Amino acid sequence: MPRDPLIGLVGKPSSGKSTTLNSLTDATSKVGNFPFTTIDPQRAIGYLQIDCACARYNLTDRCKPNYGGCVNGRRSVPIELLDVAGLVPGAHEGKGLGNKFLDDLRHADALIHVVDVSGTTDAEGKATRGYDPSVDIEWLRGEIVRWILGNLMEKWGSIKRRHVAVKANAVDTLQGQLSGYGSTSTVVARCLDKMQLKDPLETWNDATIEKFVNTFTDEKFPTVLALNKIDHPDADRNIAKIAKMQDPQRIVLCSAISEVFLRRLAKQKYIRYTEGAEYVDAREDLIEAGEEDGGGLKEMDEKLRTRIENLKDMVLYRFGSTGVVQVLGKAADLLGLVPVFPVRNVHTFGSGSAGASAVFRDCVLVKKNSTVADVARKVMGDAPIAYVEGAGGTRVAEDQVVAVGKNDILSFKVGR
Ligand SMILES: Nc1nc2c(ncn2[C@@H]2O[C@H](COP(=O)(O)OP(=O)(O)O)[C@@H](O)[C@H]2O)c(=O)[nH]1
Ligand SMILES: [Mg+2]
Repeated sequence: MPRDPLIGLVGKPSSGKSTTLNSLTDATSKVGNFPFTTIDPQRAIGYLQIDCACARYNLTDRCKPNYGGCVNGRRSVPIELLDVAGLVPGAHEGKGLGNKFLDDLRHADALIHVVDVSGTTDAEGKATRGYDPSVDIEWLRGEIVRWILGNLMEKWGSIKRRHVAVKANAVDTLQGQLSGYGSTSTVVARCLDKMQLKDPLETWNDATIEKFVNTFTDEKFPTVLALNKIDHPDADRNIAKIAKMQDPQRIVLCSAISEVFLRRLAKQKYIRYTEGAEYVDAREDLIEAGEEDGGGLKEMDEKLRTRIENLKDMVLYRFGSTGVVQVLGKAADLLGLVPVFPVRNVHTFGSGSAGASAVFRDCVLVKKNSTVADVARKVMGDAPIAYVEGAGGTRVAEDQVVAVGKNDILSFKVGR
């Protein structure tokens, strides 16, 4: 059965991985129990914000997700996150918790590299001032490449001999070595395609193998650069430097600590704040806006009020939000995740008996280019599917690809 997508947080010690994880998982909106059975301490459920299908049919008031939440058509869908700690330069040689870290990484579909853009921690995570965080981006990727390369080179002689002896094709031989990283033949084929490589595998030299591993790393582990600690005054010049060196499509600016702080104050009823929003409302703001009881919020003391004002000036007004919700959204974009809504009834979008008027109770995230059959296996397991219907009752073939707005509302009819 296709696995649920898993997003790994990587970065040197003290870059803010745990804070980012907390900021993404500690949702204030009402959320249901998550659909996962065992979660170890490093794993957590974050909430990916997507456009819900309920908005398309003007049914936002009846949208009642089984898991996560939906507010005015903005739906929070649970997604699994993994805090991959202990990565330092030299990790591929077992430095720090290097090997353990790299083993955890195998299961990730995409990575969020949390970069301390304030320059107040060195490569090992120790406190300093004026460190250049742009180098972290290079060495971290380099550690992953050297780890995979090392494992491959160790056996290259015998891999090559076997490849020639059984007259294998390059995709099969390489996939045999890379399946442990969660690779598939499609990923390997795409790498070879990208490299436009015509030479037979047995003639590859070290440079070719290294080039292949670089391509493979980028394919298998698409990475968002979360430039964290933008609330720090030294952040600006480091952001400017990194923005010139890296693909802007992969960069998100964030302040994880600000998001944690705002969510905590919202929980304690000092402010009204929606996760990832640009605005924060205090009691007096709501009274001014006509809510007589100030939204039931508590009065803040002078100290707290000043902190909130600073946070607004340094983060919210300058950058538009704390950025953490966008970090997860960008990771989902890189993976091309598609939200699919399985329903019982393709006319009412209900789920049958329970809560008859509630719509779109379920939502699953699948990778881009998934077919209706892939979704069926994920949702229904091995149950025999007689036929599949889309919104309005049209029949949908199992080999159809699902995408946003296309075959993304499905009803699976069981039977022979
Ligand atoms: N100024 C600032 N500090 C942060 C931010 N995020 C995390 N930190 C601080 O950085 C330190 C390390 O954070 P932590 O999440 O434990 O890092 P980890 O080792 O990567 O998990 C802690 O003191 C955090 O409070 C941020 O957005 N801004
Ligand atoms: Mg940590």
